[in-house]
Amino acid sequence: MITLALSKGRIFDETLPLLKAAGIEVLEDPEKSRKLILPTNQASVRVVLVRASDVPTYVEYGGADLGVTGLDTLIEHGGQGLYQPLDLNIAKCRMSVAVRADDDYAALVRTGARLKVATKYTAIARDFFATKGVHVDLIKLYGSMELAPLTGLADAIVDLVSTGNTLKANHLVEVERIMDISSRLVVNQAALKLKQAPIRAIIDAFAGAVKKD
Ligand code: PRT
Ligand code: MG
Repeated sequence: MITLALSKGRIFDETLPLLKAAGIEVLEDPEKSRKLILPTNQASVRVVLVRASDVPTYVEYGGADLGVTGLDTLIEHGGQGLYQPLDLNIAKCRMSVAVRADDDYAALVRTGARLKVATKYTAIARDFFATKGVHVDLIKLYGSMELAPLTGLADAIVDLVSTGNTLKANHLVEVERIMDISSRLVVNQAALKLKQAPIRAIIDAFAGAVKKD
């Protein structure tokens, strides 16, 4: 049995065409079914639905043989025990710093005072500001980062931006782009050895179906 970990939503949706290229069709719609294990047209392949941030953990410990995860989530996890053969070029966005539209970010940084930064992505934020030489107090949040600068909880946020509409709707502006983000295929290293042929077949089919920019 080959088990693939996916999260519902954009990652599931954007992985479907890649699965199709590998001859795999998921037999149930995760938005309609309450099942967490979905069968496919191949008796030896199944999909498990996990929280996006849990995909690397499932694959690391062998709860799944493969998974699809955002680079953001992969960096925060650390990537230990994971073989990362492919950039799938899906679920694209960027990791950015944003502040209130009426705040002067450059001036805030220039004062040298510690910057209060709210984020779900503490590893990425810590590394980015350390490289810049800016001292920060990181405030870990699990959702709605946009609210932090509006309520005085933080001076800035580090969050994912796609269209920019969420920032705009909350009177925030993007002031730095930290990195481009896309989703990656991750594979359990032991599974790759034990189930080499079927896993290689999936990796190769995905590689052939990845859309270039
Ligand atoms: O929702 P949950 O807490 O379970 O997990 P999750 O938010 O990590 O999952 P999901 O499915 O929302 O995101 C999975 C992956 O999709 C992320 O890890 C990213 O790699 C990728 N991705 C691509 C995005 C976006 N685009 C995106 N726009 N993830 C989140 N967003 C959010 C962003 O955080 C912000 O709140 O969308 C909002 C901004 O969107 P715009 O279009 O208004 O700029
Ligand atoms: Mg989300």
